[in-house]
Formats: sequence, structure tokens, C-alpha cells
Amino acid sequence: MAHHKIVTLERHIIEGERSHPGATGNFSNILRDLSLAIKIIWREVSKAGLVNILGATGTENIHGDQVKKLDVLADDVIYKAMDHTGHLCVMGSEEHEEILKIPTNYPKGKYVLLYDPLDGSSNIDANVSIGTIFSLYRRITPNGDGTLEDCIQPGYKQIAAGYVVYGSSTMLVYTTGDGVHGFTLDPSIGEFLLSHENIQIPKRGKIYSVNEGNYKWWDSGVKKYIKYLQEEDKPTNRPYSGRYIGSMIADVHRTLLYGGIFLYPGDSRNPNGKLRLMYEGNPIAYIMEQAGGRAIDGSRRILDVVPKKLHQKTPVFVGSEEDVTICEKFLKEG
Ligand code: AHM
Ligand code: MG
Repeated sequence: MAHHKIVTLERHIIEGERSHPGATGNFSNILRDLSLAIKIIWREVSKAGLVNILGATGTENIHGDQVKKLDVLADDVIYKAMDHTGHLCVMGSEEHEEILKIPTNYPKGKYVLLYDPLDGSSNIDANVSIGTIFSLYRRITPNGDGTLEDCIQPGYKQIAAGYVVYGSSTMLVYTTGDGVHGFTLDPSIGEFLLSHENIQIPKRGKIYSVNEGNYKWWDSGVKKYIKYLQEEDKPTNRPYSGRYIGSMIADVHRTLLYGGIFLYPGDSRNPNGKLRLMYEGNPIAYIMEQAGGRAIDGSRRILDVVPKKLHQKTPVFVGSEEDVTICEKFLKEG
């Protein structure tokens, strides 16, 4: 058997940091701590079918969705893995309306972590892939406890973003602005190993991904664009295939690897769609752009949106450069 160089997530992070003069190492520690939390979540997610931890807790989260026990667990695991390290000054979780302060007895650091602990959780009972999403910023306030202001920065200020997809295998995909890199968890050794170096999304794909059940409420631009994708035209691979898992990370991950477009538009009932700018839109946009794709909210780069609220929603059109550009044209023409 040929022996290839084995690059663990930790080695990749450390080597990446070494190439940045002046790096303190704080940052690799943050990602390392986070990867521990992720392995714990992975362990719980993979035995979800075995033990009786499924089912709703009976409460609803602030968006009105049913909260499953695994969401609560994942949320708690990430917070507790990150609260005491001295690197963060504040956190924000999609599961909590308010920012999450660092406990008073721990030191406060320079960074801000935002996360969606378990995205797509309504799919858990059907054993469909779910994900964790994270996003890292430098704080704006000088010191002490981080504030809401530290948490609601525009996406272009992210210094790292990533997601984990708990799928047929578990993968972690992240960027720190030097391309997008994917790691597959080797469960036998509990390590994420580099499996997809420098992921580039194809310039154009042949798959579209959207909840077409919302058709009735879409703007005419979105309707016309989807009809365009369904027309026959051999040179442009149309009609495209439709694929919609309904678990954003799974749909986005496929889009990243195979190309095409994932969209969750605003509509007449929900003008800003369903996905949250700080927890879903921005990290995905950063990753897509770093992989050579595009990410817009319909009229501008998602990363340029200046957020007003921690939980604000945004329409999302992400994927291959050409696909998003064509979509943009349809949206403009209406
Ligand atoms: P969640 O955070 O409650 O899990 O909801 C987010 C999920 C995304 O993963 C997915 O893209 C979207 O909701 C699907 O929504 P819909 O069922 O409206 O198509
Ligand atoms: Mg979620």
C-alpha cells in the first residue's frame, strides 16, 4: 500500500498559521477546541438512532421550530468547549435569542464565535444528513465582555468559517481566507484527515436546489429562472436536475462539490426567506466565494450586507459563478 502524507486537521491549521507571520497560535487553538466539540456532536448524532434521545423537547426555539434534544445537546457542547479557553469574548448561537456571554470567572479574548449547532434538525428522525455551521470574527470592542456589536459584523469581516456535515461520512469544510479545505473524519482514530484540498466549485453546474413548494409565493424573477432551468438546451445541460434535501448543509455541500445553485429566496410571505444571515448566509457565502463561486441575496453580495440584528434573515442564492450570475439577471429583470 502506498503511503500518502496524512494531514490531520490540526496539522493543517498549524501549518496554515505558520505561513502567516505574526500569528499567535490562538486561532489554531480555537479551531482545535471546536473540532473536539464537533467530534462529541458527531458521536451523539451517530448513535441517535440507537438510544432514546430523539423526539422533541416540547419547547419551540425563537424561530418557532420544534427543538429536538440533539440541538440542545449540540448547542451546549459547543458553548462548553469554547467558554473557558480565553480566546473568545462572546458567542452567538442560532438556538439563543441573546448573545452568549463568557462566564465571569474566565478570561475574555479577542475573537467572536457564531454557530448554528445542528442545522436541518427536523431531518434527524429520518436519518438525513444534518450539519453544524460556524463563523469567527475579531472583536470590535477593545476589551472586557464582548457585546452585540461584536457579533453583528458584516460577513466580509469573517476570519474563518466552516461547516460539518454528518452524512454517509462526516466531513468538516473550512476556510480562513486561503481557499476551502475539506476533511473527512476517520472514526477509527477520531481524527479529521485532509481529503479535499483547495476545493473549487465548478464554474457552471447542472443541478438546482430549492424548495419548489414555495413556488406560489415567489417573485416572478425567481419563477422565470426556475422555468429557464427546466427548459431543454443541450449546450447548457438543461434541463437541470432538481435536488433538495431540505438540510442546508447537505444541499450546500453537494452544490460546492458538483456545482449548480442552491437558493432560498424571499417570497410574498417571508420577504427575507428563511435562512439567517449571521448563522447560515455569511459562513456559506465566505466558503462559496473562497471556492470560486458566488453568493448573493438577490441584489448584492451576502458578505457586504450590514447586519442590524443577530437573527435577521436573508434570501440566499449561492453556487457556481455562472449559475448565480444568470439567476441574478432573472431577478433583476423580474
Ligand atoms: P433549522 O435551522 O430549523 O434546521 O432550519 C434550517 C433548515 C435548513 O437546513 C434548510 O435549508 C431549510 O431549513 C429548509 O427549509 P424548508 O423546509 O422551508 O425548505
Ligand atoms: Mg438550525
